[in-house]
Amino acid sequence: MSATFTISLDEFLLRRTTFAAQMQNNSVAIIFANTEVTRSNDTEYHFCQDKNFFYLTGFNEPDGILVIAKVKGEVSTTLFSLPKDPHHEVWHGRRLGQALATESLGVDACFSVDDIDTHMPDILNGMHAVYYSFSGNQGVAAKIQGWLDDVRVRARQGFVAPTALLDAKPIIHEQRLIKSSQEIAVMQAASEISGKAHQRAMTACKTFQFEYQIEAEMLHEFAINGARFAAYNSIVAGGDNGNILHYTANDMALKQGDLLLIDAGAELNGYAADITRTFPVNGTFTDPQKTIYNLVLAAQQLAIDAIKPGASFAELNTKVNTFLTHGLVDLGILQGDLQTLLDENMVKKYFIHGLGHWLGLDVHDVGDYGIGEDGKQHRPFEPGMVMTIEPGIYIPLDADVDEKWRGIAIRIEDNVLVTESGCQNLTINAPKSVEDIEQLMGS
Ligand SMILES: [Mn+2]
Repeated sequence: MSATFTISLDEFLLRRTTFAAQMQNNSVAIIFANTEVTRSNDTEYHFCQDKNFFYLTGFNEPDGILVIAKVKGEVSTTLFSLPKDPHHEVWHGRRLGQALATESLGVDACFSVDDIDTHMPDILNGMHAVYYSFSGNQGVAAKIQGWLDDVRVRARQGFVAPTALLDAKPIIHEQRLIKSSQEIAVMQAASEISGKAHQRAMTACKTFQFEYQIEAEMLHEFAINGARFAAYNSIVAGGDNGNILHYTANDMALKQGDLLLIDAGAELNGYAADITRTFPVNGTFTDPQKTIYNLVLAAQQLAIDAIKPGASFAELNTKVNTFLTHGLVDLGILQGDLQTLLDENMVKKYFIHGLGHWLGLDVHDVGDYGIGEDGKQHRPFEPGMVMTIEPGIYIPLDADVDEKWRGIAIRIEDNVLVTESGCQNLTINAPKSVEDIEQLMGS
């Protein structure tokens, strides 16, 4: 399935052109790939590429460095990548090498990353500014400074070093926020695979007893559909475990009468899906579970119905928080003066996280939520943005409410694309109405 859902070379070229158009004249951008991370002794975690590097190259090997130079308005791209190494490749896998990189990745030149220090003084000479991704990675900053030093020591040979360091991330992040039609196709596929995995989890509850067994069923469904890995560590949380927001231990037995909260999504060709479903282990909601469930579901629908160009997370938040406050007051879970509860946003006692987030190459994808000079204006939605909408209600076992509500944890999360006229829910194949869930689970 995954083979057809890829990003074309033309689109990677367009991304680099679009990025370069935002660069100052006479500047160089240096974008680093990720490096492999040791899991234990001589084994590594499965490699995950730096998403900004991947966005601009589609290149999935570790330790590469992309250089985009803009000189007198002319843009050139140079990739530094791992050299071919027959011995290493026999043990660890094939490398693209340099000879094939120009054609397959569309860069103007490719050299071994082992030789980058000899190229950098010439690349940086006479440039005004250097862009790179500001982050906590001290290794990257030290490398940049080292290369700048290499230019400075050549001053008497006429070399001129850049004097400005600029963050590349805001430019790339703005690009990544608006998805192309090719990206949407990949994300739609990732969403559908993930939805199928949630269906499988619901039916698997008849057969299996432990949270990790349900997790295994989902990973199986991801992989056989072409998405070999989860986009993030799956949360498979039975009963009160759902009240732990990032519960990933997944090692407890499921209990009849409990709910099972599953937050899991596949990664397909670098792109994440992020779905949460909550359903009864035995296939039938109890009345209190159904009451809270339908409240959360209605809140989610209210938010999704409001998504269109020009709307904002702030607007959705107000709608959802108001709706849930009224609902919880009606049930006696929130008590006190309604207006005071609304003014003080007391719903956050039970709806303890945000309503949603951008989704893309990262599960919590990049892109500012606030805009304007102070970054405090609400960002209006635009066609091509993809976000999650995931309201939840969490009532811990020790909550000061009627006993029948205690231990209920419900989150419902879909992936939604903003379109020209409104929005499109990418994850509708994961059942979410009480009727659809109970029917699928055979109760
Ligand atoms: Mn999410």
